[in-house]
Amino acid sequence: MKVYLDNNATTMVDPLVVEVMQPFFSEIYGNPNSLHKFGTASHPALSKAIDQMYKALNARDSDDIVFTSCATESNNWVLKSIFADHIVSGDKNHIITTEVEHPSVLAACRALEKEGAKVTYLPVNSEGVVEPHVVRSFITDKTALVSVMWASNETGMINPIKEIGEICKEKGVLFHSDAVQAIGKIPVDLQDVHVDFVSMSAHKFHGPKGVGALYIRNSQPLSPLLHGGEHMGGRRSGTLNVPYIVAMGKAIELATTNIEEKMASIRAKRDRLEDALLELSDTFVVGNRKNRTPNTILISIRGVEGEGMLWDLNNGQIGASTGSACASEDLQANTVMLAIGADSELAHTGIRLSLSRFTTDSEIDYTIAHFKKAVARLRAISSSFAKVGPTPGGESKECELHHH
Ligand code: 7TS
Repeated sequence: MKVYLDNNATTMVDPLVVEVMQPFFSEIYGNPNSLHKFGTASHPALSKAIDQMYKALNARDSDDIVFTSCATESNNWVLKSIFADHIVSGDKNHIITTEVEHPSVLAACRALEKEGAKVTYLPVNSEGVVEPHVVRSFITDKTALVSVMWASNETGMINPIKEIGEICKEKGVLFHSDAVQAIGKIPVDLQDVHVDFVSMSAHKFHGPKGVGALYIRNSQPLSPLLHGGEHMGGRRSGTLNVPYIVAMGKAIELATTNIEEKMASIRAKRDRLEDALLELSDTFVVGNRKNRTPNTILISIRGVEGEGMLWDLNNGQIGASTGSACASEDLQANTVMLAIGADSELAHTGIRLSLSRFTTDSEIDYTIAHFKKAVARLRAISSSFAKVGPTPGGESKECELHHH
């Protein structure tokens, strides 16, 4: 059996999505900006995809949803254009983000610091959550933007986006959220929260890689990142990727229709897996599951190096992760675990298991059995675990990690 439990890195494209995008490769292939019928033939499908996006996110007609190539582009666009519009050509100098954002936010912020921006990287609490009062305490009259992810790719923890949005509104500061790990996993209602910019990516909800979007509240000004042929109303130039846009619309529709039912089904499998793994001594799961995306577990197994565990799982045909694939080529500690207060030994033991709506009960059974065997095997050869041995009582839990 093969089990894919790395759905926070990317997902399988839903066969129904593959089906709807197919005609736009070699049948309806005209450039949608062309005036002839080859071009205009794609317009109904593009309009449908846009409608599907608005509906799934409960966006208003006055808002913009602009297709991009990925969430990395959407995140870079917001940060770099806010810098250009409000810091270089305005009277602000400050951006607030968090220590636990995806590298496409963190690296863009570091690049902007080199160009003169002041950036605050907010800490998170021991559950990995950004606390609204902390956001409030760092906002000054020089703050141009607050950027806080909706849900974490590493821990699945959900941030209080509604409360942070209210603070930003009250203070008159623009608010961006990277919702890549929230959309399709939990309800995202853009009329219920005050957020100016929202980044998303189709391949995290069973659409193809290489297409994303940026939501822009009330079509407010934001300089383009890509200048060119004035596509998408001049907001984002580049010939529209028709098959992928059509696919993203279908994928978001499928992911968000009856989302409560889908969440309950994934959550039941996730909780069963989590409960079974917590039966092992000295294991910790980061963050309370009630405030977590229903598909994610970040588990730490004392005495077992994350990379060793991945290797063993991989030998058993189970795909998991030690954290963000973007950072997993080097054997560094999990930075999110360090940010929530784990010691360096513990931060080397994190394993992220992320399910999808295609994960089956028998895959969960297989994973539980293989995981337990792997832990026993690796602990038997682990010098650090042998030295200290299991902690007295060896209790395992879903926990808050305490700062050292
Ligand atoms: N933002 C978040 C929160 C993400 O999790 C990712 C991908 C991105 C942005 C980038 O999206 P893309 O469309 O540019 O690919 N995250 C991961 C991950 O957790 N493991 O591999 C990729």
